[in-house]
Amino acid sequence: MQDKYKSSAVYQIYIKSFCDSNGDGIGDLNGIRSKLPYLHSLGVKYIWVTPFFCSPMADNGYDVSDYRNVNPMFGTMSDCEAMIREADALGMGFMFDMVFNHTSDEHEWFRKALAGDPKYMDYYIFRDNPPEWSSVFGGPAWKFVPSLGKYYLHLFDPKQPDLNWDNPQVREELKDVVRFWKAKGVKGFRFDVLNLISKPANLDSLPAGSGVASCKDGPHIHEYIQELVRDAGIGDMITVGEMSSTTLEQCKQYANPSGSELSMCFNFHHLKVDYKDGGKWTLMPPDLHELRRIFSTWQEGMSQAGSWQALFWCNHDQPRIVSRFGDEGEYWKQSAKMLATFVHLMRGTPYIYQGEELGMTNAHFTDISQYQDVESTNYYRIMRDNGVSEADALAILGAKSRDNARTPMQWTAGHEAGFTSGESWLTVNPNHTEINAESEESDPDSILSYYRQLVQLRKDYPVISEGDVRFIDTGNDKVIGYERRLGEVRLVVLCNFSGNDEAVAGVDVKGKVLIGNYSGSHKMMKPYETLAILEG
Ligand code: TEU
Ligand code: CA
Repeated sequence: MQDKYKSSAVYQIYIKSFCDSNGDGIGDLNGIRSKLPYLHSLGVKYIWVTPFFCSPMADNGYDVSDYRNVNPMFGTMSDCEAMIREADALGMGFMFDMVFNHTSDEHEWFRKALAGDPKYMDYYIFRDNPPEWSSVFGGPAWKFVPSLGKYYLHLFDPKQPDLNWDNPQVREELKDVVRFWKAKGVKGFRFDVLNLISKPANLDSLPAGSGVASCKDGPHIHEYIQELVRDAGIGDMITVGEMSSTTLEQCKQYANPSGSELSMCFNFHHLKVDYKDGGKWTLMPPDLHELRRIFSTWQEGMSQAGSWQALFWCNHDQPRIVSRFGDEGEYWKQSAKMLATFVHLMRGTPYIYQGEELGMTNAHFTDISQYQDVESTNYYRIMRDNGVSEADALAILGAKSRDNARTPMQWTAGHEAGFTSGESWLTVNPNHTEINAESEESDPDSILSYYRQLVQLRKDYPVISEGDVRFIDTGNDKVIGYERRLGEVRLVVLCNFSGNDEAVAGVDVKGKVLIGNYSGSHKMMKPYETLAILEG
């Protein structure tokens, strides 16, 4: 079964920003249906859609109030069923996003808990004297409920109370949700912040600190994942767990080759190499040495364990990669292609986040009123309260806000980038006049055409889908290289992460160029050049 996703790519849709079918300015299920031919032409086999279930949308759907119904703002259950069917007919399958660490505070379970029903209070984590933990979106991770005289845990927003997985009834409820969507014909699942579900046993006596750091990879985590996968019968489906601040050793087990847990994991170490002293709300150029170290450790470590990896730069929580580790200016196209090559030819399953395949950039908002994301607006306030100037706070949001990834998909150069006939819920990036799917569609040299080639290469060359991986010495910190091997076949991939010409030393390779973004040589690499050479 694993082979199904080793040679496949996954496309991620952030539904609210992908395509609006009815002019209300909000992307929806029928919008996705209308773009299935586009996704098919990109060659992806799986489509992960972010949550579209009933939700008060405090965190854009990551706060679910009913796991089994469609939020009317996104369409109906029959739209959803039609979407699954139509994808199936094109040979593509959906992965739905299961947000199981927490529910919305408007979920009926939490309402009953707040009303003092002991059964449902035990679905969540209530304490009299909880430890001083901080939440991901700023402020404390515990909220006091006066009527109960207790605090409840919310690792994220107060509107996202954490579930108590130590309660077997909670685990049964969630397995039922998975069974429900499996029966609708989805082909896989993404599990939101899955490694936070098993809370520490001695919770009350733990020291102050980050809530997430205190709860990651908890005491029963592997047991709970195995139970979920086994009882919901999803061991042979494609599954990916989002893992917060985890370790290589844990991920070898989460994605172990026996299939008892998940197909693969998202981990984020490579997306913290531009965090100054580990802090997100800072500005720093990427540390390329660290980037290479992280990729080589994880790629080689996971490969040796036979565990599979999710490969990605972008998602709905991350700034756009071309703005982040590439160049939005003169080398926009070259750097977008280089960054794509770097992850697509590695060992694992590559994920393409909507618009990445067009080289979409950060939002470039100039005013705080343009931001909608709860984390961004909270941290703006926190930064300002801590004496950061307005200009500096806006510059940091400009580089780090999650809204950078959430501006509408740029389909055309026209009205609202072709995303909606009405007015978009989030400001469209003005650069849609240059960067859009329509203009890239017919251009063989476009970023879109290049992504299509990369997706196809993974299907055509077993060395890419199956080969071993080893990072190589290029004699130059700016150029990261790795080789893949399968039998006699060797593929060497070189990526120049700098905007200058860079010399490469000690890489001995002769063969045909499989893909690249210049017609250059591997001894002297042009700005953001990439080259994949096949030997044997
Ligand atoms: O994200 C979890 C997570 O830990 C981070 O990606 C976090 O959102 C980010 O670092 C903040 O900058 C998942 C979802 O992908 C995210 O959209 C949700 O907000 C979050 O869980 C809560 O459900
Ligand atoms: Ca709509």
